[in-house]
Amino acid sequence: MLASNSLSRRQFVQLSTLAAGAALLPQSASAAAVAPPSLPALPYGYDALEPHIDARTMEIHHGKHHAAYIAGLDAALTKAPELKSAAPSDLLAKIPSIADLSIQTAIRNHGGGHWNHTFFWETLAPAAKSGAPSEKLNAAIVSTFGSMDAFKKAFGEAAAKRFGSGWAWLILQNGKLKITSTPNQDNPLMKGIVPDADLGKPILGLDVWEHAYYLHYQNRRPDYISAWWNIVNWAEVSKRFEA
Ligand code: MN3
Repeated sequence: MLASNSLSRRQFVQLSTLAAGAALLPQSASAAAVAPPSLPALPYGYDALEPHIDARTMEIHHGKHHAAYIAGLDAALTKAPELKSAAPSDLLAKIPSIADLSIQTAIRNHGGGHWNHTFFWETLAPAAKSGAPSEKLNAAIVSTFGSMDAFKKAFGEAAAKRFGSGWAWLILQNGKLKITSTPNQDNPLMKGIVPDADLGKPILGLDVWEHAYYLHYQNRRPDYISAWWNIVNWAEVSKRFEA
């Protein structure tokens, strides 16, 4: 008891010293640094995606899970300050060149988690604002997959078949639409990590980690996938396709 008390007291003193040191940094030093990764505000309320994704799931997913990826990424970047100035997608492309394997893994998992979730929130919208794919995107989907229903079926299968935790993606690869899936927090921007056949520019992604749906859907991942189509932000997906 005594030992643990004195340990926390020592930690407290260390933390206080760090805080005091940080406060003493000259303004110019902090202005020159790139802002650390931070939790993006959602463009809708936690309850706005009900009943397809429940408010409690959104609150924990955004406020706890996404926040934890950011904390993990921030900790990894502290050990690799030369990567701090990289734009988020450039950072993902640099992962294989990170020599220290523990930092490489941390940036792959937490940097991937941060990028994927930021992307995911942006491609969701309340059902009333979900909209429809633009004419160009719709034409590309029909020409690639045969019909919108066939596309949704194939995408849903990729999401349902992802074993364990991961993501299903619609990507643009050499100008063509393609459905892929990645494990964990990997994504199609991770050259040298993800197989070349699955690399491309993500325009739509679905989180199929259990934390994304388990409170409401439990083991019924296919039900979560079907419900999710009601809250896809098609305006944003179309914008990415046409960019
Ligand atoms: Mn998630």
